[in-house]
This record gives sequence, structure tokens and C-alpha cells, in this order.
Amino acid sequence: MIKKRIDRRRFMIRAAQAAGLIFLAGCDKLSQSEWFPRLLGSAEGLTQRVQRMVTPRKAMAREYNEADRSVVFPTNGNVDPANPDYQALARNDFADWKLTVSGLVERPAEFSLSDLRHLPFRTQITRHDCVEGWSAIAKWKGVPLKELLDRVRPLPSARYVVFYCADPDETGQTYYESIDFEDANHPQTILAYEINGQVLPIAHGAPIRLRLERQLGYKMAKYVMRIELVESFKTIGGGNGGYWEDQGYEWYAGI
Ligand SMILES: Nc1nc2c(c(=O)[nH]1)N[C@H]1C(S)=C(S)[C@@H](COP(=O)(O)O)O[C@H]1N2
Ligand SMILES: [Mo]
Repeated sequence: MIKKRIDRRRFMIRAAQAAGLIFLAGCDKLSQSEWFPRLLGSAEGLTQRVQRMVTPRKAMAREYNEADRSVVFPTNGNVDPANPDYQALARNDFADWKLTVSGLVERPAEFSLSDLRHLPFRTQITRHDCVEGWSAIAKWKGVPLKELLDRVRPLPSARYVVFYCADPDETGQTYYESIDFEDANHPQTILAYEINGQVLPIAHGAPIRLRLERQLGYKMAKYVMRIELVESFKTIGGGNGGYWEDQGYEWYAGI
């Protein structure tokens, strides 16, 4: 607990340094002053801006060695979508599955799993952090999202990439997520179709799931069925940019 607090304090000081807020004042004095915690502890937009200053958004997430991989990689959230259309696709090993990429693009397109497998790919051994308190390391292989975006040619008005998933919850709400273009074009942002050298199993999001290595697990949509480029996500779902965001989680879940 104390360690956490110290880490948090160190983080705030680094953030302030990055923001150019520390001039002559000593760190201690600064962090004891009245305005400092208020400045750094408030709205989410601010957290995001501060985080960007501390670790630039273009920075790479740490990558690990084969030997670091977790023996067991847990599954979380939905592990078998309660959706007859999805189940029909799964029975045929997703041979009839197609990913539509549309919205604010010059050239809407559809990609089969085989199309995606023939595009340039990336493998990365990274750590997944879930808000529920577990982490696990695995090797992921997939197509960089940027490869798809380059092909559909986003219009200048496009600001976010929305991922629509196959899985509904008990109330019928379907999982979805959204990211901005800075993350969409990040080299480690991939649509993964393999985990640890194996075809992505249903429990981990077959046929493809998003890997977004600089953010928390809930951002990494599994069972992606459709991608849409939009100017705003206010009219989608509950309007907060994602399934968990609609329940109050932060939209930008930077690690
Ligand atoms: N479609 C969909 N994507 C999802 C979820 C989900 O329930 N449905 N759960 C999220 C959460 S909270 C986490 S931690 C990871 C879990 O991925 P895993 O099952 O491969 O471990 O997927 C994320 N993406
Ligand atoms: Mo999670």
C-alpha cells in the first residue's frame, strides 16, 4: 500500500517534470502544495494528457522473451459468444467470416481470415494487464491495424476506430470498443489471429482480437466482427466509447 503511494507520488512528480511544471520548487514542496494534487488528480482527460507527457503515446510497450511466457494465460469476460450467427461461423472454422471495414473511409472493404493472414504480420511477446488484478505474458501474431487502414484510406474527418464484437451480455448489450488514430497506427496495435503459435481459440477471441499493448485488457476487443471509422462515438452504444466505458470505466486505459 505504501509502496503504491510512493509509486503514485513518483509518477506525479515525473508527470509534473514532463509538463514543465517544476522550475525552482523542490519536489517535496511542490507535492505538498495545495494545487498540485488538484492539478493532477482530477478529470480523465487530464490523466490522459499527463500520461502522454510521461510516456509518449508512440513509445513501444515492453516486449519479452519466449521464456517469459506465462504457463497459463487466463481467459476473461465472455469466452463463448451467445450468438447463433457467431456459432455458425465458428462451426466452419470462420471460413465464411468476413471483417467489414467501413464508415469514414474512401474505400470500404471486406477481409476474410485468409486475406488477413496474407497481409504483412507482426509477432510480439507482451504482458496483458486486466483491471481485475491479473497479468499474463503471451506471444501474439496478427496483422497491424495500420495495414488495414492504409487499404481503406480514412477520410480526414475520421477520428476513432470502433470495434464491434459478436458477444452479447445477459441483457443483450453487445461488446464494443474504440481507440483513436494515434493508437490505431501504433506498430504494436494488431488484429491477432494466433496466440503462442496456435490458432486463436474461441475463449481468447477467435477469429481475431485486438491487441493494444499500451492499454488495459478490457480495451482489447475479442470476437471482432466489424470495424467502423467515425468522427465521434457519442451515438454508439451508451456513448462512452466501449462496453465497460458505458459502465464507468475510463475510455483511455493507459498502463
Ligand atoms: N468481445 C469481448 N472482448 C473482450 C472481453 C469480453 O468480454 N468480450 N473482455 C475483455 C477483458 S476485461 C479482458 S481482460 C480481455 C481478456 O482476454 P482473454 O480472455 O484472451 O484473456 O478481453 C477483453 N476483451
Ligand atoms: Mo479485463
